[in-house]
Amino acid sequence: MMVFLTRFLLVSNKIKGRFQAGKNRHRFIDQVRIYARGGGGGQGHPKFGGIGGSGGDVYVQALPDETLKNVKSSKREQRYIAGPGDNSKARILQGVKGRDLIIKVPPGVCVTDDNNRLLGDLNKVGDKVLVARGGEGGKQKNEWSGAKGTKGSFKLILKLIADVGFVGFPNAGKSTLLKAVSRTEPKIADYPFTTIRPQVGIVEYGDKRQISMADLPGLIEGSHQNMGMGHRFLRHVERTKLLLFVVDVHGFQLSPRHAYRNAFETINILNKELELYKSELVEKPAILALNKLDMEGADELLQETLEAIQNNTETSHSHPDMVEGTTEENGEVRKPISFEDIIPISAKDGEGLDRLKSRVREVIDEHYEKERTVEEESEGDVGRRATTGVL
Ligand SMILES: Nc1nc2c(ncn2[C@@H]2O[C@H](COP(=O)(O)OP(=O)(O)O)[C@@H](O)[C@H]2O)c(=O)[nH]1
Ligand SMILES: [Mg+2]
Repeated sequence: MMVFLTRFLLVSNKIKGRFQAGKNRHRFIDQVRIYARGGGGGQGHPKFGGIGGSGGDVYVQALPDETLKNVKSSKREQRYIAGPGDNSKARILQGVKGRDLIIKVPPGVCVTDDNNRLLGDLNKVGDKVLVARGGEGGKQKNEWSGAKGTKGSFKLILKLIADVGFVGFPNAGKSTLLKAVSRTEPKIADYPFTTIRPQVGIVEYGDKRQISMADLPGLIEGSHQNMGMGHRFLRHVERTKLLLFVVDVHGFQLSPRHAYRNAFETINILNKELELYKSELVEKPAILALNKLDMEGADELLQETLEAIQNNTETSHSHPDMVEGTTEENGEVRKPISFEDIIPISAKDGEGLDRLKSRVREVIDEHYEKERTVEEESEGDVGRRATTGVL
C-alpha cells in the first residue's frame, strides 16, 4: 500500500501544478442579495373620478434552468423595480397597472428579508413569492395621487442538500464510503422537494466541525437526456458546494450489454454528463476519489489513470482552442474538470480516508468561507454582520 502512496505523491505533485487553473474558476454562487421596489401607483383623475393604475409587483419565482449566477449577472447592483401604474386620463379613466417584475431563480431557493425572516421557500418550478408590492393607484381616499410601492432588500439563498455531493456510477463504492466517513449511520434526507432521496451523512472532525455529505442515487450514462433518474440526480448535484467524484479504479460497466469503461473514461463520462446538463456544474470545486485500491492489481491501474488524467490536462492546457472546439459527438468533454485533488482510497479498509476528509474541508473553506468574506467586505457591512453573527 505504501508503495502506491509514495508513487502517487510524486505524480500528484506534478499534477497539482497543472491544476492551479482551478483557482481561477468562477465563483459558484449560493446566495445573492437584491433590492426590490414595487412600482408607484398612477395619478387619479379628480375631475372625472378616474382611478390611477396600481404599480407593478416584484416576485421571485422558481423556474427551470435558472441559476443564481444569472440573477447576479443580469442586473447591475441587483436592483429590481417594477413598472409604474398609468395615470388616469379623461379617455382611459382606469389607469393601466404597472408591469410586474419576476426575478427568476432555480428551485430550491428560499427568500428572506434582510433580517433573515423567511418570506418563502421556492421548492418546485412555478413556486412564487411576492417581495415588493406596487403602490395603490390614485383615488379619492389618497387624494388622487398614487402611492409608492413597498421596497426592501432581500436574500435569495440556494438551499443545500449537503455540503458535499457524491458523483459516480453505481457500484463505485459511494454508499460504502459514506458509511466509512460518517460519524453516525447516514440518514435518508427528508427534503420535501426531492423526488429521489439522497442519503446524507455527517462527517465530524476533531474540533467538532461538521460537514454533510450526500450520496445521491447513482448517475448513469445519458443522464443529461434524462435517462433514468438523471435529471433529478443532477439537480441535487447543483445544491452542494463541492463535488466528490467517486470512481472505481477498475472502471465501470453498467451491464454486460454496455461497453466497459476504464477509470479515466469513466471520469470523462461523468464530466460530460454534468457538462451537458449544465455547463456551470463543471466549474464547481471538485475532488476525485479513486476507490478500491485494496484490490489486487489496483496500483497499476491507479498509475495508468493518473497518467491519463495528466496527459489530458496537459493537452487541454496547451491547446485550449482545440478543446473548446471539440464537439460532443466524439464523446469528448469541452472543459475537463480541474480537480482540486486526486486521492486514492479504499472505502472498504479505510485507506486514504483521513486525507480525503481533510482535503474536503480545506477545499470547501478555500472556496466558500473566503468568498463570503470578500463578498461581505465589498458590501461594506462586514462589521454589522459579524456582530449579529449572521453568515
Ligand atoms: N474491495 C473493495 N470493494 C469495495 C470498496 N468500496 C466498495 N466496495 C464494494 O463495491 C460494491 C459496491 O459498493 P457500494 O458502496 O454499494 O457502491 P455504490 O453503488 O456506489 O453505492 C459493494 O460490493 C462494496 O462492498 C473498496 O474500497 N474495496
Ligand atoms: Mg449506493
